[in-house]
Amino acid sequence: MTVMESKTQPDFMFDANAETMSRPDLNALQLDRLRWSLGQAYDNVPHYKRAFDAAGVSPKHLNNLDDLRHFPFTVKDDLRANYPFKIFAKPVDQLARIHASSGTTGKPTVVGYSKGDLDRWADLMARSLAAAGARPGDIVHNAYGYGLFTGGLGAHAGAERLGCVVVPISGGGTERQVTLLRDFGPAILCATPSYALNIAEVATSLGVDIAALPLRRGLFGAEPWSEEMRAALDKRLGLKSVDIYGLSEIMGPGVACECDNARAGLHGWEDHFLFEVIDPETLEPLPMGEAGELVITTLTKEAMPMIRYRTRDITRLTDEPCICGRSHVRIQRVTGRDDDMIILRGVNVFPSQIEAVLVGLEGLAPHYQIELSRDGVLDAMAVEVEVLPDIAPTAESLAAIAKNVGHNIKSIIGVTCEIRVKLAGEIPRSEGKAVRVRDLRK
Ligand code: DLL
Repeated sequence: MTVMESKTQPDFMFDANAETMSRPDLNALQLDRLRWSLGQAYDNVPHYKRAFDAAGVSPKHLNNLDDLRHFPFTVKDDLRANYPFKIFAKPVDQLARIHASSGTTGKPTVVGYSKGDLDRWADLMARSLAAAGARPGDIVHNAYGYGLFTGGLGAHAGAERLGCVVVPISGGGTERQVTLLRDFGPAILCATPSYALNIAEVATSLGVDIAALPLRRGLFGAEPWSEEMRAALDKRLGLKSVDIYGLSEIMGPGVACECDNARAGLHGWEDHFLFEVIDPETLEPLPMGEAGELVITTLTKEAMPMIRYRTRDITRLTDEPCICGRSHVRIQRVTGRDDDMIILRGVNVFPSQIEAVLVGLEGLAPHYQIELSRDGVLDAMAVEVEVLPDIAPTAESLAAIAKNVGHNIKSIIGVTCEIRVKLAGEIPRSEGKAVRVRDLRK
C-alpha cells in the first residue's frame, strides 16, 4: 500500500508501483508473464495442447506481444466441452476453490482457483475498491450474492485485504439491508446497480432517507447499466457510483474498475490480464479506440489460464492518460453482450440503451423489461415501463406516458416499439442481476 505524494494523483493507491508502471515496463512484464501463461496452458491442459497444435503454434512462437494474435481463441463452449474439471491446469486436489455460473441452460461454467489465484484476486479486488475510493477502516456493505457466484466472495476478500470492515449480507432480504445500512452507517455499498436501486426504493417506502446516510461510494457492476442510471443512483443513494467489471471465466469482480477521480472508463489491470478488442465478424484485432468484442488473456492464473477468451462483451479501449495517474488501459463502460443485442428491422439495440432513454423521463420509475416476440417474419419489441407511485393512473395519464416513451425511443434510438405502462411495483425487482429481456421468439 502506498500513500501518494503528488497532489494531482489520488491520496492513496493499493499498489501504486504496479498501477502507475510505465508502458515499456508494463509491456515487458506482460511479455514475460504471457510466455509463462501460454506454457502453463499448453503443458497442462489437453484442450490448449490440441487447439495450439491445430493452429500450428506453441508457446515458443511468442516473440513479442503482437504474436498473441496467432494463438487460437477460447470460447464458453470450450469450457462446457471440458466440464467439469478438464480445463484446469492443476489437479483438483491442488485447488483452493471452485465457482460456477448458474447455468440456466445446459451445463454450468465451472472455474477453479489455486491458493495463489485467490491471493491475487483479493489483491486486484482491493486495488479496485481503493481506486473507487474505499479506504482502510471503511465499513463495506457487501450485497453481492455469496455462493457459487463470484461477486460476494470476491468483493469480500478484496475488502478484507484492503483493511475494510466487511458486512457480508449477500443479496436479498431488502428490508434488513435498509436497517443495517441505517444502523451500521457503511461508507461503501457493493451491489448490482439494479439491486442498489431496489434497496433505495425499499428505503424510501420504509421512511429511511438513504441519501442522508454516511454512504460515500457504490461499487456497481455484474450487469450493464447506463450513465443515466449512474446519475439516478448517485442522487437517490447520496454517493458516487463507480463501475466495476469482471467475469468468472477470467477471475470474478475486479478485472477492471473505474477510478473515482475520472469515472470515465474502467482501468483494466494489465499486469495480470492482456486486453484485446476484436471485430466479432472477422475476428481480427481492432486498433486502440475502436468498438468491438473484448478478448482477455490471463497472465498469472495458475489453476485456469484463459488464452484469448472471447467475452462477448462489447466495448472499446483507450490508452489516453487518466487524470488519476494510473497507466493501465481503460475499458469503456460495457454496453452489453453481443448475444443480448436486439436487432430490430436492421437497427442494433442494447437493453442498456433503452434504459438510458427511460431513466429520468417524467412520471417513470427506473424499472423496465423488454419483451421480444415474432410479428410474422419480423422481430417485435415491447417495452414495459412503470409509473411512479404518485402518478394517478387514469387512462389519459397512462396513454400520455406511453406516447411520450414511444416518441423518445423512436427519436433517440430510431426504433418503433409497443409501450406497456405498468403500475407502481408491477415490474419484478432484482436482487442480483436484473432480467431485462423476455424472449418469446423461440
Ligand atoms: O458478474 C462478476 C462480477 C461480480 C463483476 C460483481 C462485477 C461485480 P459473471 O456472473 O461471470 O461474473 O458475469 C460476467 O457480466 O461478461 C458481462 O457481460 C457482465 N458484466 C459484469 N460486470 C459488468 C459491468 C460477474 N460493469 C458478465 N458492466 C460479463 C456491464 C458487466 N456488464
